Amino acid sequence: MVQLHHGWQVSARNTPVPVSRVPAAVPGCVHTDLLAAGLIPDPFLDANETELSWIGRTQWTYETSFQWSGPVDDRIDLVCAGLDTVATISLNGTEVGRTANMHRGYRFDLRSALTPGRNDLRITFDSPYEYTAAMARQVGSRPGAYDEPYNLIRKMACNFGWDWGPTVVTAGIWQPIGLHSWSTARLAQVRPQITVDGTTGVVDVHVDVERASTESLHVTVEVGGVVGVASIGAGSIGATLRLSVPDVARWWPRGYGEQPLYPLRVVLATEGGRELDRWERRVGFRTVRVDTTPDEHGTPYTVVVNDVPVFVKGVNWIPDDAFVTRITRERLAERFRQACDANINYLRVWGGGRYESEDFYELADELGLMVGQDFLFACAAYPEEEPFAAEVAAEAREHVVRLASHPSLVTWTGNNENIWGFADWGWPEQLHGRSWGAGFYHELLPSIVAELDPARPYWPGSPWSGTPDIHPNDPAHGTMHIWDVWNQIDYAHYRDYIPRFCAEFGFQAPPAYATLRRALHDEPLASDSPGMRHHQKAADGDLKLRRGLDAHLPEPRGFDDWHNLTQVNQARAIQLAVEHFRSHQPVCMGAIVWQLNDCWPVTSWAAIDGDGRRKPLWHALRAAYADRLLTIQPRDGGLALVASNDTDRPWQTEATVTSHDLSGKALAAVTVTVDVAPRSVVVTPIPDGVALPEEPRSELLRAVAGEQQAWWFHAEDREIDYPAARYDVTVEPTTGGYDVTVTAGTILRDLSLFPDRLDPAATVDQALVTLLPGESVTFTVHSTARLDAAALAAQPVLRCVNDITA
Ligand code: BMA
Repeated sequence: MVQLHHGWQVSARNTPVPVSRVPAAVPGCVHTDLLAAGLIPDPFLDANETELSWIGRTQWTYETSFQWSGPVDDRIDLVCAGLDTVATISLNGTEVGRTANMHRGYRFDLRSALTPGRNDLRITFDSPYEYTAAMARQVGSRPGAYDEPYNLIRKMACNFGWDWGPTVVTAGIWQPIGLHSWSTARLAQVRPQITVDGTTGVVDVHVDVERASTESLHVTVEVGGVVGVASIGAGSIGATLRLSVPDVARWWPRGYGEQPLYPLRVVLATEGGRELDRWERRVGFRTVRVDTTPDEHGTPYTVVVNDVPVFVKGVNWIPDDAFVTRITRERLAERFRQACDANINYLRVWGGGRYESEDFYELADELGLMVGQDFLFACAAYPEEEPFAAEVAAEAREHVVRLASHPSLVTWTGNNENIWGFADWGWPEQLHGRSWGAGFYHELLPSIVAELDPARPYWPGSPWSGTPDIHPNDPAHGTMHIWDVWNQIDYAHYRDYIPRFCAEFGFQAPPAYATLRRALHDEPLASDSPGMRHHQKAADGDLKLRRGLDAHLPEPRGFDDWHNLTQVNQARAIQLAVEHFRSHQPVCMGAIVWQLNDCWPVTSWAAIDGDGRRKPLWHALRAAYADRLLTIQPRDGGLALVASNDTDRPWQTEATVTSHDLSGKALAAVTVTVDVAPRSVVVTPIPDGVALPEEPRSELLRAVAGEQQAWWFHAEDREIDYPAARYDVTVEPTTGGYDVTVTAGTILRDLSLFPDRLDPAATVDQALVTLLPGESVTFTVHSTARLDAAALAAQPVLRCVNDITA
């Protein structure tokens, strides 16, 4: 394959800024081309997004030329791994193809259009809005969560904007493109199916070839030192081989074992042994199923890998940049490292984004991160008429085959919230009997998975209860999403639910200060300044942030207080939910936080913001998802100490629960022996003498077991009689930055350090530390800048909740 990534130029007619033969990146997209050429301002800054909506309503032409010296092979194809989206491809003025699905790859036979010497290749992208308008006329419009037509085109849904993302309707050659010159035959499709039986790895490889001649062919498959050979006779276009690989080591999710990967090689050759094509991947041996056998609590949804039930400590994943072509493997590796450092073991690839990349899945394979991939349908009714039925079938077949070799991929899910939407969001009244996608989720997609990837579980929706007879979001059955907490009620209500598997729940906060300062030029920056409002996309988002704050925390005095307290509140909400869910293992067997990452600088549910900075929520997740978790939970009218052991070793320890007043004085204590078997939870009631306060506003509990600790406050912070925070700080320069040691003079609640306020590149190792008087903590700050020690030791860099009491 010869890549055609050079010499591209993009042009358009009648645009607000003239765009004629502007250098274009391939792979890439028009927004980033115009940005690189200095023709548009950065859509991620301030409110620039709003003046750039014409880009999505314009027809774009990409052109390049290449030399061709004349035929040497039987065939020469143009291979497009991805075109975004409504494309007409022509060579030397002759149309060679049309496409209208960003999620598919295409191959065009160029023989009739090629000429020796210079060849002019042109790809014209029509406005997606013109296409969706035509589709609305053809098949009728359909209801959705947003007033954009993303359900009438096979294009990444969040490209049209979302409640955390900008509307940047892209066009361009978003995946590699090249010329493939070949003779005799090529590998059209390789579909490995990998299972393991005891210690024997079983690899079934289905090979399909495309032919330019009728010669007999030879296919060789090699894995783990075992070689299989098959011949493909003159009249045949495929072969199936089964290889048994003895003594394989199994692939495990992280936290359960290693991730051994085995190269799998497929070579196509002529009878005489001349190599024609080859395909290589690394595979892993494991089994996976989802246990949904009804029990006394309802219908579980338990991911079982190698016959071991796994508690899913997950996060939802969205495209890491609204311009997906900017996402490098290095950037994914960094994001995955952040996920692993937060003790996450599962990424759910949400259905409004993309079928994730090879880089994504290779990194997940290596790290032992389990992945659940949604098919690409989100928050809308989707037409099942043509051309959609054929497009959906084709894209599903392509990606099921492409991803089947990855051990990290553990489940396919039919859609995001569409079955729920049909049940609860008034769609039937708007549809008047028109199709809405049910046939995709209940028939087409499961049949494709059963045919092409039968060893991998499929679930029709997120959420889905397992049967049409039960509401799709029933906590007792299958998967559920909890959204009334963020949208309507206080986060303590997470405790009203004991979901079998919670696939979405989230709470918002603004991004890091340095991220805001890079993206917004508001002066002064305020929670309601213009840029802040533009970078808040959720319906009534700021009101919901405020409602959440008012229920728990003191009144902010200004932006800096608001920024810290909303971030604290987000972290606490999600930590409460995760600890509650874990305390109900094994009735609950999974939590997937909405959301790990962002695609631009925005106030959102993310733990890591659009510039890659970790919010306090990230630190709270690391604590709540720790292998050994100690937490205090309300149980049966009192309080209980809950110890969760997500390791393969027993956890035996003495735990002491002490009641303190706000000066740190111990009022009562109890010590219990905690003996937690591997992968399980022990709930120990705390005797009322310790658990029940005399004065809720001035007492608290702390439990300590070795390195683990847990806190319980009997009242909300805004009601607690906190002393004004007093502390001593020492700042020590180190080789990589500074050690900042804070010694508490009073109780310090949720103490954090934000060195990004002084140096945007600075990071810190921990956050949200609560100290009693006399205790201390050292924050390790990484920074190559010279930071002002006094600034490191004071607001707004060093913050705690009780630094704003009167
Ligand atoms: C659910 C998700 C997303 C959305 C999130 C926050 O609906 O599936 O579509 O961004 O909630 O509202």
